[in-house]
Amino acid sequence: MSQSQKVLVAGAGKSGISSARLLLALGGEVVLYDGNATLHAPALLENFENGAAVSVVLGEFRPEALDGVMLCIISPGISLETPFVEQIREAGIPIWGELQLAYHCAKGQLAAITGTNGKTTTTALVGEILQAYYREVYVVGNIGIPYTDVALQTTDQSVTVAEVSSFQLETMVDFHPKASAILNITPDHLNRHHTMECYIEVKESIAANQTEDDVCVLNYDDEVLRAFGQREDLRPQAVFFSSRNKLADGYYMEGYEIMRAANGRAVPLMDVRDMNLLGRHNHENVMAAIAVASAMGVPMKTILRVVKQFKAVEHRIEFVLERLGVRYYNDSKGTNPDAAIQAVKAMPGPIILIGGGYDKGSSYDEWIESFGGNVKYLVLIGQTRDKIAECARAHGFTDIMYAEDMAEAVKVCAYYAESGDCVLLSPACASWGMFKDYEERGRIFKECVRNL
Ligand code: UMA
Repeated sequence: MSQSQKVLVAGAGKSGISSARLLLALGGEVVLYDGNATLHAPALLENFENGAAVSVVLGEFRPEALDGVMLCIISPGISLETPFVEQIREAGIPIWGELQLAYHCAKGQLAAITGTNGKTTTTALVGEILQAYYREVYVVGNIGIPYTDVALQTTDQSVTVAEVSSFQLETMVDFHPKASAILNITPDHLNRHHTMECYIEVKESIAANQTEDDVCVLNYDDEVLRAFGQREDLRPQAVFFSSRNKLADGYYMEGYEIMRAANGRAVPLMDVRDMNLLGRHNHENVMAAIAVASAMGVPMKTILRVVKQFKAVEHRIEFVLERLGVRYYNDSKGTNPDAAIQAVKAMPGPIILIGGGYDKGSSYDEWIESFGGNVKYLVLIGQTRDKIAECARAHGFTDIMYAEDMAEAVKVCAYYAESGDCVLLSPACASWGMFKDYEERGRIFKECVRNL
């Protein structure tokens, strides 16, 4: 990157600001664009040093803004189908994602974790394991810390683990992790990827540039991923994990024991009752994390020591408090039906459930079916309330209430809950529209619970 190189950064959220800073540090010139015309340009410029080579374009995007632009760095939240992207393509300007830019500039070794659910927990766990063994470790990506924030600090000795979303995978060019993992693939973000085939293809592209020297960790119990791992043209070595099947090679569960098998010979690694994470989905996350950390060169003894100490991440089936015998849980990270099903299954008592939010085009049938007599009331908020209520009634579930905001939802739950019940926020939907992100939604829920 040199002074003469002008880069358009699309999206002025976390990823965009961080990309712009990186580009400026490399000596580039930045045009920072955001489709939201109500943003305040001077406030955005406060993210940069006085006199930095940044100009801000808000609202409608005019082709003149592309004069001299040689590259566009796009934020994950911007769909590649927007008219804005069409303009960039027509002008023949290459489009890279924020993560691709970071990868291009970063040094050291990289592990990358994707999957519909469990990727934040698995990434955080891999990060803690790596930190226990290596000196320079970075945990980045969809987990909330843009990779571009740290890319220029990395050295040849750095070891980085990135949580990678399907949005971020869509705009990779030569992204090449040493170890990758695809934890599971269930319907999500179909409003953006349209079909499951497209969504699967995007997820599997995490391994597209890997070679025979690399490892791709896959869930054997997921039919699509099993087939992917068995494909003859898959270049990295596939390492499977399974919570339901005994494997001749890979990681699997035997009773409470996590086993590691090679050529049909298995050794026990650890008892899952010795760790703090609950539920089958977490056993799967742990096996995946063990496989990734092992592929990144961490000795098994260190890996198992960290796994046993690891605590659940915030907003993922997080226990908040107990009040009048009612236990409150924050699962704001349950942003799709599959994740929300796991939370319903993990509850230790009858449930008063808060659901609903932004419509990602999901189908809610399986989620409602998973209630199985354990959900006493469903309190709905957000854009999807009518759609969910209609689906619930079609499945014979009629104990439904509407709330206008989180404070009202929590009050309604507290009113109906009896000692022994669990109040669970696990919305099965994204937070957008009512909240900035799932973290804000979870924080507000916890605040409302504490204020009861
Ligand atoms: N924008 C436009 N045009 C559009 C859409 C958005 O200009 O068509 C603008 C918005 O006005 C906004 C900016 O783009 O100002 C937002 O950019 P962004 O949505 O990419 O958000 P960031 O703040 O950069 O956060 C992103 C990820 N967000 C998304 O993928 C939607 C964060 O993941 C991630 O933590 C962060 O980068 C750091 O890497 C969040 C997420 O919800 C947690 N991810 C989805 C998920 O987990 O399901 C994929």
